[in-house]
Amino acid sequence: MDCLPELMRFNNGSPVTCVRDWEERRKEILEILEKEAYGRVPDLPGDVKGEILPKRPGIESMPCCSGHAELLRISISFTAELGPFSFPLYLFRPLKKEKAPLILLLNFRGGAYDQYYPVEEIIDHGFALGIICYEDITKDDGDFTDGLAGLYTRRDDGTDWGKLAMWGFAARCAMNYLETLPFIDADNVCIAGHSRLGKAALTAAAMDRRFRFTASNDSGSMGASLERGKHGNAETVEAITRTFPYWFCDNLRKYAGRPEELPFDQHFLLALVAPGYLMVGSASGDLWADPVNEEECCRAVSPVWELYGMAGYRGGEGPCETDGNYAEGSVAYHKRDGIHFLGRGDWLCYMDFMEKHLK
Ligand code: GTR
Repeated sequence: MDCLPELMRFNNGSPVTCVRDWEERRKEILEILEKEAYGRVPDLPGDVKGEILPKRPGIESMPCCSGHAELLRISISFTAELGPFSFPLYLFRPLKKEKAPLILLLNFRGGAYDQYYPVEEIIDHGFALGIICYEDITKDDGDFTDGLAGLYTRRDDGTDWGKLAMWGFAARCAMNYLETLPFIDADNVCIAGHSRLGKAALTAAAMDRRFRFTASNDSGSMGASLERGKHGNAETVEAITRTFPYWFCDNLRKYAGRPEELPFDQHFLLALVAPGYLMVGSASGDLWADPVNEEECCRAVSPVWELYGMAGYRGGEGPCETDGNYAEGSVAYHKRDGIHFLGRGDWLCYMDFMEKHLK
């Protein structure tokens, strides 16, 4: 797409020509995204702990995945700015692997099982699966006194962090603990999320390159979809800030109806994941998320991976067809047939791609 803000130029106009330049440029980009879109994210707490909780009667105590996995319920805790905070995390670990790569999913619901993850299939592929329920962090509404949101001071200067950034932050806190577990392969962790949580996963990955993989599923507006040049009735900054103002910092609302004035576009967010491996998934029936602009965003970030000597996005000429899967580069894109959903077809794409690039 033409007219995107320049990824590969510093704010002062000089070009980014090497990895060292990029490492400086990414700081500028992060500053823009924090100030204008997602809000300022505090430093990670230094005292994150995890505690494996006793199994409760019922599903947690039953055998799972044909006996090939163990399900752990873990309490993650740390000291936030204004006091202590803790939240639950479910972890399925494959028993046949001494050290398993991990997919850490920000999810809509808590508990062990859910329609958004075919857990036995994930275990059979040799991955561990961690699940954080987003509303265990803070409710999906404009109440900034709830949960983690209430434990950080707000400045009311337009840049206070929104809820997407909080959910992403929690995943990063969890990572502090998960990377210490002897049965987790901390070099091969994927942060994943669907829809609003695909957006949240991207904010986490952009700020934390311990996640070697990122999977953004149907994340759409303010996720993997470019905000300029939306197709059809796809969601815009105007629509998303009207319905979900609390996902973002207040400054984003300045750009409602004026996407061409955004000092960034979503390729800025995706680019920050480099040199980690990025996977973007769309669904053919999810026009609200604008699949064409999700793929365009993948195209737009290629130069950053190329700076690292890696292949960028290797797509076809035109827009990806339904059931297309371009996974040759370091940025992968697929378009699954069907509706807005995180389905088995998506998981297979993500796991295949990860298997190719496991360290
Ligand atoms: C929609 C929202 C999208 C997407 C989705 C979801 O209503 O407009 O941006 O995030 O919710 O999270 O399911």
